[in-house]
Amino acid sequence: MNQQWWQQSVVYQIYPKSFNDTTGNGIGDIQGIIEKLDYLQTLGVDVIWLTPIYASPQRDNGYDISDYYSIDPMYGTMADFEELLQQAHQKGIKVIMDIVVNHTSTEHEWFQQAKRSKQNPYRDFYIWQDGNDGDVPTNWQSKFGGSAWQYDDTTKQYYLHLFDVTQADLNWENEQVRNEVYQMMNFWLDKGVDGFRLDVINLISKDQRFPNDVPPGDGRTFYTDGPRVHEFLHEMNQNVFKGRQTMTVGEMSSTTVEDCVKYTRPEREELDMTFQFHHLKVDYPNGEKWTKAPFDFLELKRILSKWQVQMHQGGGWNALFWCNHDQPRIVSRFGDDQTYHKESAKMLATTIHMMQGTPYIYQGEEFGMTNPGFDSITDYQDVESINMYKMKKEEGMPEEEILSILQEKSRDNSRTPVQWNSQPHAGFTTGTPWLKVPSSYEEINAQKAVDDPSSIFYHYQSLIHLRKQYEVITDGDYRLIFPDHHAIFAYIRENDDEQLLVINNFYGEDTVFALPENIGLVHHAGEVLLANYPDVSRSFNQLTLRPYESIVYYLT
Ligand code: TEU
Repeated sequence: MNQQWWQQSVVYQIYPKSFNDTTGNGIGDIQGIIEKLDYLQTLGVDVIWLTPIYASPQRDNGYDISDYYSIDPMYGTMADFEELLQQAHQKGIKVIMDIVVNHTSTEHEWFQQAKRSKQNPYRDFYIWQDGNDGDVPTNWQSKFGGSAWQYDDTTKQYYLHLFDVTQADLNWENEQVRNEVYQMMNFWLDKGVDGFRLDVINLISKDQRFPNDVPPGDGRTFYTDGPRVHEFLHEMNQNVFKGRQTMTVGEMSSTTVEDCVKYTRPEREELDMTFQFHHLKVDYPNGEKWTKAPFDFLELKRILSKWQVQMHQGGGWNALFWCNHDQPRIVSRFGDDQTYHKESAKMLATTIHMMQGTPYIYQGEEFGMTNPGFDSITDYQDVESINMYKMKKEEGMPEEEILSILQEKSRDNSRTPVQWNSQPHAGFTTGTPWLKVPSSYEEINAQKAVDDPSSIFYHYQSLIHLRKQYEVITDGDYRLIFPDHHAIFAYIRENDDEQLLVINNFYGEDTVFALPENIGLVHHAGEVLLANYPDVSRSFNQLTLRPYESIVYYLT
């Protein structure tokens, strides 16, 4: 199979603010990333993705950009960034940046101009509407709570913000906006950057009728995978990516598999791969995030399998992930971060990494970082968590209940500083960390993991190696077996030459794996490529799987 470089790559996501601080100001920085490149090379990742490091008022940790062409001084200088690029490349690691072009900060010069008057040349860079009989233009809701429209007193109109009130949506109908965006992206590629992660990129095209959502909803149907989104992305492709060896991954909010096939089919020349989030909503009963609920395991298997099969059939490409800076830690969420910390973290990693797509590892995931369990609202910094806290308080929810939901669902769960070692502040900083370091750091840290050959870290390292060794992982078909089994997530990967069987027990009890006759496996014994317990049987006809046991067989 003729593969693109990014199809056999594994990407490591860095949230710079929490990665490694070299100045002692409690905030991670670019030099801190450079310092850890050897560590990343040992892990074996091919690409690092940096969440936004551009100039920003940091209302949403950099997803509110005020200048696309400069580095926020809090992280260092352009020279630091160039040094990072050069050193990463020297070690064979590519670097992709996060591009946030659905919106800018309201402190961006364009918005500052736009709000001055209706005649300002930048007015049409954003989305302005008159009020509706003294009320907001539509009932659309911000993803961070409240109306998506904000009234501006100077010009007596409302502007659209699908996220925070300081994140104003750009008007992609305006060709000038699109050209500014393409020019800026070319600037970074010319500097040597290897590609982009494109923030909420499927929200850029809004239904120009701006209708009310009836029956009342949040309005997402009018801008999710919107009317001109594929046209815009194709245009971006032609103006920015064409003829370059880049990789691009689009972050897709509430998307469909049909649209993601379109975004990523190479012939359509849009993007290379997409993040979708449906499998991370299996613990949102009735779509409601701010609740506590066990995850629906059968639904998890169904969704992941659907995306495996349909993206493959459609010629698209998946980004594979459990964790990012918006999601709680996976070992605390679908695993067991106490009794079976190591076993369940490894099992979860295997489940995702043996699928088809490009896997992403979020900083700290590679040694099993857990949710911090913050017990006071003052521990939180995230704008979404703080808004939610206020809203639930107003609705009369008891403090204790709100805090216990935040302990499971807050985005700050994944944003705590990387636990490097057992020194004060986990070796992240010599100063005061911007977000509290969880007490778990003495037990769970990178140094301990690197020193222990049986650690989660080396399991991830093996998964990365396997991807390079066995083409079937990248190009094989995917077949779920036992879709209705209450505890086992097992699947087969196969191409013309090779067959893999991946078996995972998702729970903390023993469970029996008995292979039915008609499953279509050519052999009933295999080489064990990877497991999370020692002494694994070569025969998989009948197995008693131990808690969170995970085995990858290569059928010979
Ligand atoms: O997130 C997009 C997004 O919709 C979610 O992941 C969001 O954080 C979640 O639905 C809230 O419950 C991206 C970035 O990853 C996120 O950090 C930014 O805050 C957001 O876009 C706005 O730029």
